[in-house]
Amino acid sequence: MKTIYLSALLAFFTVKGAMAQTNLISNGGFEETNGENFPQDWEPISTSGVTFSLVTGDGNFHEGIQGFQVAATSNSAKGAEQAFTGLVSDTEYTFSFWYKYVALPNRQDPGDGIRFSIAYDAINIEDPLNPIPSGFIGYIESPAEGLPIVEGIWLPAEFTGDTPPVSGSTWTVGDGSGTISVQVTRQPTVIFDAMQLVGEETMGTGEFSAKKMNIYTNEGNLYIATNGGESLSVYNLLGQEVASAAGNPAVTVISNLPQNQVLIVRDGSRSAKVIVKQ
Ligand SMILES: [Ca+2]
Repeated sequence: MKTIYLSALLAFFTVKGAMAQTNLISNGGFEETNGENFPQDWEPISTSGVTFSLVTGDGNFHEGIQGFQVAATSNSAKGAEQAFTGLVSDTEYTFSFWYKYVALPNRQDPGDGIRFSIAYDAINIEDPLNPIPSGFIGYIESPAEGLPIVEGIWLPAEFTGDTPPVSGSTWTVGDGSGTISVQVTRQPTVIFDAMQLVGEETMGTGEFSAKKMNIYTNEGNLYIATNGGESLSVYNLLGQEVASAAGNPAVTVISNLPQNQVLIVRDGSRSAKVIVKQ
């Protein structure tokens, strides 16, 4: 499984245009209930130390008449997941949802609170028989990635990420299937509602993303437009940090990077995929 590395862009909701967009998440509004009083089309990830409930009534949903509440009584991650299909290459996906803390987590370090991952099958078109990379489990952490932990009010969350190919990459989306998981950690009680994963086709998405961040590569070096003082990191697809730097005024140059492989550049809450070549 390869994971869409979602750059965290919490937007206090800019409503997107009126374009018709298909939500790849089924029952993202948690309005439909299965025979076990669990949201239809979702599966619990862990059932010990947690109570799942579909909640109605004032303040317990954001849209429709029902929200999905996860009340964890153990520290480990608890939540729900769903398999989806229909993911395509060259597309920028936006994952959004609303959440409300009914009870706060007992710790608020990076990784505590809410986390989610979106993983999908990917293949290397130059070597399609080679196994899919494994162990690349990216996830969005709260509050480090911009999901404020505040009790008692509904908050929006929105993240975007691109599907391959990226600039110079030979990776592409496989059969379009994937899994989304949403979990809580450290014993909070959280209600979720209005989950959406929608795609918007772009031209050369990875390049577009790198362009948006004003990143370019030349002769093995990476150049990023910076203001000064930013915290820049570069990761490989195993999630290992291969370089870090503090931003300089105007432009920051990062050298000695692994060549000819997909790297993820992070600048604060933004990220983009690049390939550095000599
Ligand atoms: Ca709902």
